Parts: sequence; structure tokens; C-alpha cells
Amino acid sequence: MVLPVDTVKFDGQEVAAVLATDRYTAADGVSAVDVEYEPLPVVVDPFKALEPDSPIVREDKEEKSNHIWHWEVGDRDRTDRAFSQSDITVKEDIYIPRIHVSSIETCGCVAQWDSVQEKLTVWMTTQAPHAIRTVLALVAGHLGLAEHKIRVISPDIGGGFGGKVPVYPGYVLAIAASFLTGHPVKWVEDRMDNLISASFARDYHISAEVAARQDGTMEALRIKTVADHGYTDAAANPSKFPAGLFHICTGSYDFSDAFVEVDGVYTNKPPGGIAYRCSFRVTEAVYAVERMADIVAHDLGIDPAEFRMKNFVKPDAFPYRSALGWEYDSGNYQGALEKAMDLIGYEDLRREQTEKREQGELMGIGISSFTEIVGAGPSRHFDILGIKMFDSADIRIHPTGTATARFGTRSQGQGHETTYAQIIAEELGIPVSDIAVEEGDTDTAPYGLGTYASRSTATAGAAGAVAARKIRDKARAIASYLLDVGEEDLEWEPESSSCGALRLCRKTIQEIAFAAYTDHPPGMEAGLEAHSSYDPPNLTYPFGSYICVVDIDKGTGEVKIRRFVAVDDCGNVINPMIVEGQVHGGLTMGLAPALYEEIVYDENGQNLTSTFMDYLLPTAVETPAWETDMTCTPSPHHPLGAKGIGESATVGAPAAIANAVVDALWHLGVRNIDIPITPAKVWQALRENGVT
Ligand code: MCN
Repeated sequence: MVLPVDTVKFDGQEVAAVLATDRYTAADGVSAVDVEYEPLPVVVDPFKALEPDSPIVREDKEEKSNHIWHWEVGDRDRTDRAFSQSDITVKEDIYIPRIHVSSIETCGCVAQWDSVQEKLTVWMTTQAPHAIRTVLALVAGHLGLAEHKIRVISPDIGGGFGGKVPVYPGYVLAIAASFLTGHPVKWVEDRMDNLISASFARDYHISAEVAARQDGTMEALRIKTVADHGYTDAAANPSKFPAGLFHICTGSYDFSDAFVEVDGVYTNKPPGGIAYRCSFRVTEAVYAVERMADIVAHDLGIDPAEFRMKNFVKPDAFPYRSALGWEYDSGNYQGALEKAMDLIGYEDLRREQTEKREQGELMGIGISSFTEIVGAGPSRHFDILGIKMFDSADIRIHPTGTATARFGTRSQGQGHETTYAQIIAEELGIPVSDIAVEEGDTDTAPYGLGTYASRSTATAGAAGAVAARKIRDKARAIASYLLDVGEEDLEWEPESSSCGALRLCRKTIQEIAFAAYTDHPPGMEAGLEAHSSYDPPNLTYPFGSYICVVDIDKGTGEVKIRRFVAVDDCGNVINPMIVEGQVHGGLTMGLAPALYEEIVYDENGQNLTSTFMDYLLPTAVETPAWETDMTCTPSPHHPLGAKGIGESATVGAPAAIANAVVDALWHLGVRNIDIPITPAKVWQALRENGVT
């Protein structure tokens, strides 16, 4: 049921649909709907929801409890033993609040049922058109709607950031209404709809503990988390990883032992647990370990940079199996941190900090040396409804030597049209301007699982390279026939002519393409095209080191970011300008939850942040001038040596900012301030610790 029958479970739940021929009449229709609400007991705090006398949020479930699932990874006994034998243990409770993806455009669709063709076409703001089509076929199969009779088109969707992966009730209602009326039906959220009903991320209460030696070696990590998933169905679905990619909890550090457990809980809030520009739960995990690294370093009186260098997984340890059992592909964490320290002038800043502190001023330096986990598949780890997570590319070289390439992913602003074309150009020597890249139409593009989890380069990009290499093989056979020489005597070599093509002996790819349709070897199929479905052998593990410098106003508690240096490593880079753009956007989406964003509910479950007056996004005014740079540690298993980059900065930035703020206040006795670090929270912490 996409609309509730008799009980509304959260503020923002759609209760009725009005269908009209224009927007104004629809708005009048909405005003005419009169809903009588009888207040029922609610629970919005996940800890209270776990108490035995709590109201039950999902009475439709067999188990009369708000506990959804328990998930754990690592070796509990070994970890407990390591804790009992360590020199020191450090514990901190960290809350990572509920936040919301605020894309430039909200969600919407146009559904058109064509009763003559018996075909449904849906133009939809989705990041995963093929998967959505399969879901629609499975859900609507009993209405006689088969998959080949559904076409999902995802046009430019105004940004996604993970928030346009779910199937929202509005999509289903528009489709149903088109069936009923035989007319095309449009549904588009307004901003308030989006802010109260669309997907929410995080809302994780993390209790983190580190066991360490006196010399600063971190030995074991123990994390216990309560995850508030609101009134959700998705979180209740049996899935291999209800806690997402929390496996990355050990981050860049060589912990001998680790144990992580997460409990999912229902509350009377909208469905939670969706992504906010991060592979599910990666920011939460990374934030926790990066905060803990800083707290332990401060407790032991060791400089946080020196402390990290000591505890990093070393460059020669890759491929590295973490204490939580996942194999990191490659990394050089020291290299990234050294570069960031050089760029920002770390030693000078520490000297300046000491001087400032003597004068009573508050200046802090925060580091975050994160590791990301992106690129879903491989299919042995991930599936959607049982469909293995791979992605695909179709490349067709036309007789005149230009090309059309189609992919199963869908760019929402990541620039696939440019980077996929570059990948093919590099492999085949066809100029980028002669390559058309298409995505997002299930009638034309090959099947794929979509764009999220920074998976496009790792999967579809790799598929593009593999398909292009298949074309090279066929081109070699054609050239061998045309030139009457053995295939083994032909080498691809850079073309010196102005067309910039690669050359197979004396034949350019354009000449070979023409021959593929006009003069190909007897017995060979005509044409020059190839398909690849790429299932990566592993995830990719991009990483980076960020350093943030803040000044804090003692009078108002305002945090001012003076400098922020970001050194990222996503292996080989396909397009440096696009990667830099991704890092800039990602950093701003890391700044947002660190200092500004939080969805707040009152004790009745009423959303108190349903407009941009209350839910604060940083604007250009609040955003510092990011200073970015790269190191390059190729992925050994990706055909191009590339790793994903779309989310790294969002994952890495919040901890750098929070660490900088606490670093400024540590000498006063402040160990932690939960994000968003608002002026009010800082002001309070200053007053509580004797600063007036
Ligand atoms: N790239 C590259 N070299 C690399 C890695 C990536 O040139 N070594 C390029 C890629 O070819 C691609 C871009 O960088 O053009 C991002 O690639 P990738 O990291 O593979 O991520 P995806 O394309 O899968 O994008 C998903 C990622 C996620 S999960 C979110 S959320 C997000 C993001 O990208 N949402 C975005 N960036 C966004 N940017 C915009 N403008 N809008 C969104 O909604």
C-alpha cells in the first residue's frame, strides 16, 4: 500500500492523492481534503523505542517489537580479550544526526499508459532506471505489465546524491492514475514535500571504544550502534548488509582486532537509512574512527598527524585484509597525509596555535585520513532483488568511424558524457567529439544497476574499456585481412596524423570501421560493435587526507574555517577537472552536516526543519576556498587503474572539521561536540568549561 489505510505513522506520510487537469485545480483539491487525525502514542527516540513499554511502530509486523535487525561483524571474543590486555581504553559516544539530500530539483515523474501499444512510459527522476523497471514489472506484474512493456527514461534529474534511488509513493500513484484515466499524469514534489517526505540519511548513535598501547599503537576497536531507521520497509528487508558498508569502521588503521554491532530500530519518523552522497553508512563509520583517532592521540599527548602515521596500514601491506575481513585493494595513506601537511604548512600552524593559545585565542587543526569503500559490485557481495551488481556498456562504431556508446548507469551531473567518451577515445583513438554517450533510457541502454555508491567508473567505465578492447580485437582481424599480414604482426600505435586516431599499422580505426561494413573478411559478421557486462573482482578503496584549520569566536561560538586542504587519491584519473569538481561538491556536502544540517523532530514526531529557513544549507558565503590536490595509487584490479571519487570528500570532510573544533577546545576540557557544530553548542561548551 503506498497510501496508509487508517493509521498515519509519521509526519510527512502521504495520505491522499488528488488528480486534476492542472496544478491550480489540484491545489484546490488538496485544500478540499479534510483528514481527521486522532492522536496516537508515538516514539521518536530509538532508545525509548527499544524499551518494553514503548508504542509499537509497525503493528503489521509479526514481532511486536521496534527492533528491526541486529548485524555484527568481526571477532567479539578476540576483541574483548585485546581490550582486557591493553594499556589504555578510550570510549566516546557520538551521534550522527538525520540529514536530508537537498538536490537542486525535487523528485517527480510523468507516467503515460498507452492503451493501444499496451506500453507504460515513465519519465522519472531516478538514479537507477533499469532496476526501477524491474521493480515495476515485479510489483505490477499481476496487472499484466511485463518488463518489456515498461520504458523508464531518466532525463537530467537535477542532482541525485542517493536521494533518487528509492521508489516514492508519488511515482506509483502517477502510474496508477495514468492506468485509470488513460492520460499522461505528472507528479512533482514541492520543496516542503521533499524536505519532510523524501529519503533521509544517518541518524546513528555510535558508541566507540579503542584499546591502545601507551606508545600510541591502536590495537582494537569496538563499536556499538543504534541506527534509527524510522518507519521503514527497506531496512526490514532481509539483506546481507542491513548496516550497509559499516565494514569500513577500521578506516586507514591497522587494528589487529575489531568488532562492530549495529541494531536497527523503528521509530515514528519517515523512512531513514538512505544515502547522503556516501555508500551506505561509510561516512558514519569513517567519522567514528577518525574522531576516535584524534581523541586517543590527544589523550596520550601525541600529535594527531604523528599518531596517524604510526597506525596507518603501510603501503607495502596491500592487498590488505582488515580486522573486519574486507580486502583493501591499494593505498598509500602516509603519502597523502605527508602531501596535505606540506601543502598546509602543518608544523608552522602548530607553532602558531601554541602562540595563539598563550594569547587566549582559539585556533584548531583537524585531520581526517579516511578510506572509502565504493564501486558496488562485485556480485558476490551485492545484489538488488537478487540481480547481481555489475554494469554494462554497448559501443557501436558507425561506418564513418564515429561512435555511439550506451551505458547502464545514469549521470546526475557527474559528467559521464565526457569521461566515458574519454575512456573509449583512449582505447580506440576516436576523437572524443566523435563519440556520443547515452544513458538513462531502458529501451536503448544496456541493462545496468545505476549510478550511486561511486560505482560508475568502477563498473560501467570498466565495461566501456573492456568493450572497446573487444572492438580493437575485431579491428585487428579486419586490418589483418585488408593488409594481408598476420594479426600478430599488427600493433596499435599512436597516430601521428592530425585526426589523432590510433593506428593499426597503416589503417586508422576510421578506415577499419568503414571496412567492417563494406569489405570485411569472409565469414566475419559485418559491423564493429561490442558489449561488455563488467562484474568487478573487488570494490575500490579510494582514500585521502584532509586538514582543516579553524578559528573560534569566544564571544559567539562561531566556527570560521580559515583553510581546508584536501588531498585525494582515486587511482588513475580519467578527467582531472571533473574529479576536482566532484571533490569540491563533496567537500561542501561534508561541510554541511559538520556545521549546519540536521533534521529535528519534537517529541510528537513533528518535523521542525521543513523549510530552508530551518534546515540550513551552506551557501557560497559559508563555503571556504577549498585547496585540493591528488596522489595516485592505481587500483590493481580495475582495467584503467581507477577508483571512484564521487563521494570521498563528503565522507572525509566532517571529521576534519569536527577534529579541528575539538582541537581548538581540548585544553579547556572539551572532548566531543556532536555535529552539526552550531555556534550555540560551542558557546555552551565554552561556558561549561569556564570561558566567559
Ligand atoms: N572520475 C574520473 N577518474 C576517476 C574516478 C572518477 O575521471 N579515477 C570521474 C568519472 O568518470 C565520473 C565522475 O568522476 O565522471 C564520478 O565518478 P565515480 O566516482 O565513478 O561516481 P559516479 O559517477 O558513480 O557518481 C556517483 C557519486 C555519488 S554515489 C553521488 S551520491 C553523487 C556524486 O557521485 N551525486 C552527485 N556526485 C554527484 N555530482 C553531481 N553533480 N550530482 C550528483 O547528484
